[in-house]
Amino acid sequence: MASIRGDPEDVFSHGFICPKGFALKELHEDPDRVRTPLIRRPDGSFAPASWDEAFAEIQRRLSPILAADRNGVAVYLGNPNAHNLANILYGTVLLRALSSRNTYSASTVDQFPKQLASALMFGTGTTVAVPDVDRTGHLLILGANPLASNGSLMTAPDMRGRLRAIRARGGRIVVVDPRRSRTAEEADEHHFIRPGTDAHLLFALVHVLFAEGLTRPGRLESLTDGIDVVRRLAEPFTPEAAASACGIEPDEIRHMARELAAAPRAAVYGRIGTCTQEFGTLASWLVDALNLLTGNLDREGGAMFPLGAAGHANAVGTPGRGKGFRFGRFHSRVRGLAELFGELPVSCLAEEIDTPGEGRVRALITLSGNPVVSTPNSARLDRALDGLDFMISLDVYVNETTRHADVILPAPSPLRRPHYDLALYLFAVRNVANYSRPVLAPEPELPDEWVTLLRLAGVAYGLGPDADIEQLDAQVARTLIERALATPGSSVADRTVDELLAELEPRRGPERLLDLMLRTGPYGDHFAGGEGLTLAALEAAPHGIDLGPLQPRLPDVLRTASGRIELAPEPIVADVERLLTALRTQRDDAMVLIGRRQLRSNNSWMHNLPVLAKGKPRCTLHVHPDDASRLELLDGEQAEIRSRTGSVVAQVELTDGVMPGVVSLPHGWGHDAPGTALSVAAERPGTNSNVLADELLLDALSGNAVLNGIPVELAPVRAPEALSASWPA
Ligand SMILES: Nc1nc2c(c(=O)[nH]1)N[C@H]1C(S)=C(S)[C@@H](COP(=O)(O)OP(=O)(O)OC[C@H]3O[C@@H](n4cnc5c(=O)[nH]c(N)nc54)[C@H](O)[C@@H]3O)O[C@H]1N2
Ligand SMILES: Nc1nc2c(c(=O)[nH]1)N[C@H]1C(S)=C(S)[C@@H](COP(=O)(O)OP(=O)(O)OC[C@H]3O[C@@H](n4cnc5c(=O)[nH]c(N)nc54)[C@H](O)[C@@H]3O)O[C@H]1N2
Ligand SMILES: [Mo]
Repeated sequence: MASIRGDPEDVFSHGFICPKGFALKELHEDPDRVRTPLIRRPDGSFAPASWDEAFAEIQRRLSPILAADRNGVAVYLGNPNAHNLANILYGTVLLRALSSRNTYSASTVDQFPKQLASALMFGTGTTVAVPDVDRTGHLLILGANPLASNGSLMTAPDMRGRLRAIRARGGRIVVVDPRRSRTAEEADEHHFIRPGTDAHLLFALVHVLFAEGLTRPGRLESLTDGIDVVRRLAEPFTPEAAASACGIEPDEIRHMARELAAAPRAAVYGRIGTCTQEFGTLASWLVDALNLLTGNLDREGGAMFPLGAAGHANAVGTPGRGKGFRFGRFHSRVRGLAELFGELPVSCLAEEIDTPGEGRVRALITLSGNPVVSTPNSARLDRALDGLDFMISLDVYVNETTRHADVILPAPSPLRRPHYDLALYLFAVRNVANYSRPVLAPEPELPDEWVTLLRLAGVAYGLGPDADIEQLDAQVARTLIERALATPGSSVADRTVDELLAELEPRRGPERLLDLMLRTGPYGDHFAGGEGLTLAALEAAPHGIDLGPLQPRLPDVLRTASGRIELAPEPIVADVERLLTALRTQRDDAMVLIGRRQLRSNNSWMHNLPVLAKGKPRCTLHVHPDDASRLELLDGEQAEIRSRTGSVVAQVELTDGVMPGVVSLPHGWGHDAPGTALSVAAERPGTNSNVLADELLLDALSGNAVLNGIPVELAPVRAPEALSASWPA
């Protein structure tokens, strides 16, 4: 193939694509990419196998475990599923077929605190307010580095251009981060913050708003419950009290609050740094509390609710009211951690495998995930996987996780499948829809992932290794149509399942489901002909369809049982006690570890692509010079970093871009594990920072892992023989 470039006419990106986009060509051509099913031999090596052989093995080994106990089979869903149309739609089919409580995903090392706060306040976990960056005049960013990440729960291409435009029109950008990130460098103001103390700071901002009479909820006042509760909860969080915890001066806190309140259009935005920490849910909630109290929630230039063209739960059913939100419907076996959005915290996956007893996890299916690198106490999980009776990985590499699998099932190259970013459009700064056909024709020997997922579902349903895919897929479509017909206020309530099924002909798989979702969605044609959105319309618009800037959606967007914004939901109010305890507790002076996302990395899995991997080693430990001199660490030399769970060695890089008392190591590295097939990545393996992340450190409310603010000890490593590999053999 030739090369990959941006599409200048694309309605969203206007041709801007990130380095990872360009790298798709190398991913496509990567000789290490798995192209046939692999079955593990008794000696531990992998043998290529046919699909029938692989599924015969799965049937033989998975079925008895499932028959003994559905919860004996765990699933881990990784991040790429969110961007893969087939997996996002058919992964849930597999989960339903397995019906195991042991469902885990990258969401509990990522955004669940934000989704929990959103669900409690607004009624669904995808009712997430995102900054209206293109119209805002003041952006307060905490724990996010959109210049490197392009956003995440604020999806937008060309973040650099968009942020620069804010300043060009006279607006301000304030960044709160223990590192001077790329985004901080582009901002008007940057404040170092002690990791894990955003909730203290945000509460102090709320405190100042109330104390100085600066709250202006405006039209939302009459729609909101709990404003007075928040006022009361904020009382102890004076700027002085918060300052001693977060390390930002009281006057600066006051200034920050006044500026936010004075800005005609402002938005507060928090991301990974505010989620993957001890008070992730509180911090995430406070971000929206500030948006609401300053009158910026749901208004142009503030924080607004996107309206995706397909799959948006807050656009289905009765506008403005719903069932509300429940969690903790079941608990993990060993530690009793609460269910959230149908999942258990991935921090307890290892113990569910390595703790004997009834209900133990005996088999694991990983679906586009690398938990051995991405989740806390990696070394324990790595060992635990060896104790499984059976493991299946749907993946494109033999990496740190999948090397433990008994069967690896590959996926086609991204260039051989259609694309529609179902998940990201729910969090995009502009309402758009874009569908791309596969760039290249499918290869017969590499079935689409939805076919593989249905085949696995067939095994889980007890239909054997050769279930009728056509029939299963029709059943999936039927179920989805039945649900569309039955929802209150359905626009197709007068139609029948068979009629709609016929109208969706001859589509199959993800395209059939997507067409249904688009057509019954908020911009859809509702199967009535006319102008509305259909998949055919998207196919006819190769640059995508612009659905316009974000629009105010309150109160219709609400799905709380009360039909109101719940500003002080009970679980959150109860969790404030934990924060108060932290506020009162004298902090110790332990060094803490945070992460560092990099433009040319994508979590753990793009380090095998030369265009992204080249250059000098990036997996270095950022240390402030003051700490370095105290700890006798030298620039360019090795340091040992030790936490409760383990120790790793990394090269020290001195920089005043990190706050004193804080060190930063990127995640996603450690590609020197034996038995992997990552020839390029292995040349610059780096070290796995999640060996240091403690599976016992959680945001108690959401169960999300603490990946930022991990207490560590540091020591120089001078003698070369003391250098240890990051992986136990
Ligand atoms: N310390 C620390 N840890 C972190 C984070 C942090 O900031 N700090 N960030 C966390 C976050 S936000 C996330 S999202 C997680 C990510 O956690 P994971 O999702 O577990 O990790 P990834 O590195 O994204 O792994 C993706 C896997 O999908 C495979 N893959 C890629 N494309 C395909 C495909 O088309 N089909 C299939 N079947 N497989 C594919 C890759 O080979 C790889 O094994 O990491 C988390 N871990
Ligand atoms: N190039 C690239 N882009 C990506 C990814 C990638 O790996 N590479 N991953 C994608 C994924 S899966 C995600 S979830 C998003 C994440 O998107 P972002 O959240 O925008 O990305 P990060 O760079 O992790 O930004 C987190 C910031 O929080 C800071 N931080 C750490 N601890 C704290 C704290 O306690 N308080 C505060 N205020 N700040 C803190 C870190 O220093 C860092 O600058 O990015 C996505 N985009
Ligand atoms: Mo993520």
